Amino acid sequence: MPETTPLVIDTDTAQDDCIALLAGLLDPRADLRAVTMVAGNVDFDHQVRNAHLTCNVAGRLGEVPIHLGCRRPMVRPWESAENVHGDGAGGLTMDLTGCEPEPEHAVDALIRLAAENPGELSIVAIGPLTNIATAVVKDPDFVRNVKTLYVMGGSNNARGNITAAAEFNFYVDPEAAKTVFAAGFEIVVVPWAPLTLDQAVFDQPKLDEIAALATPLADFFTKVCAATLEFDRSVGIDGTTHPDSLTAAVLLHPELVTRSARYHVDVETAGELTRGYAAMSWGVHGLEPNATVIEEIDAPAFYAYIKNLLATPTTPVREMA
Ligand SMILES: [Ca+2]
Repeated sequence: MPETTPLVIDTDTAQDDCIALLAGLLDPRADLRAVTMVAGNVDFDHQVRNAHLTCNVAGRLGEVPIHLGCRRPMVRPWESAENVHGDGAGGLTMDLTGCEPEPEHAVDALIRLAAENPGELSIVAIGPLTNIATAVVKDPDFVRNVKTLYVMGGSNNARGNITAAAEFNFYVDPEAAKTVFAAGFEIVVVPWAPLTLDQAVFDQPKLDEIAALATPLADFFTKVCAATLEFDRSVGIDGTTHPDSLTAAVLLHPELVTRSARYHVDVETAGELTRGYAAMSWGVHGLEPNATVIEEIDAPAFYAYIKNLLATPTTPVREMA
């Protein structure tokens, strides 16, 4: 038996979030303790449905607790990425009767799960950082109790996606992101650019290979990625983008990381044109490093990992249409 990694995935479940959840649900190295939901990509209730759909297609519906978290950013109104993701699951639905989320709020679940085994739980944060920042504010021991916080967000001195300057997760709740980077966590960052755009895009031949697997998971992948693929192509990206599943993958398989470096990361909350910009300082500006930023991965190995994951035979618990 491989050694397992206890983790929670904090997610605004749409498109690649679903694939990250599949890694948490099906990778033998993952001990997924809970899924916590945060306002982000699409309508909150759609995100919750997408998380249930993902557990279902993995054959694990009802086995992993799903906790509902913050329904809007700390200070600002919520802004969606529905223009990118549609409903986040390619129009898939299923009967959700009895699929009740846990009564405990996501922030309390994060605090409790970290406190139960201090220094052992890792968190994969692949949405806006609202839940994580709220946990920081609520429990002074939370930062110390978390082993490592893996964050998908920002760009490393490169272009954003929702604006020229900013990546979506940090843009939506910049105050939360700023709070989290100032909190003292052990943080690993998977940035949007250049890393994701250079190394975590699956082009058409790869998408064809995945579709040819013809498993329930591969069919699910193709459907949930379809809307985003159309958007990505409209903005000049030649395939589907996988920053969230990469974030889960590098926690579970650190050997995928071939280059990383220590940075001081801070997030712009006051700029006129740069809301949510991640200022990643590379060590020459007299600032103490507070995060490890991944700069390069073994891209063929990451693709092989996802393809292998999607080849896993599963029996969905309920029919999906
Ligand atoms: Ca996400």
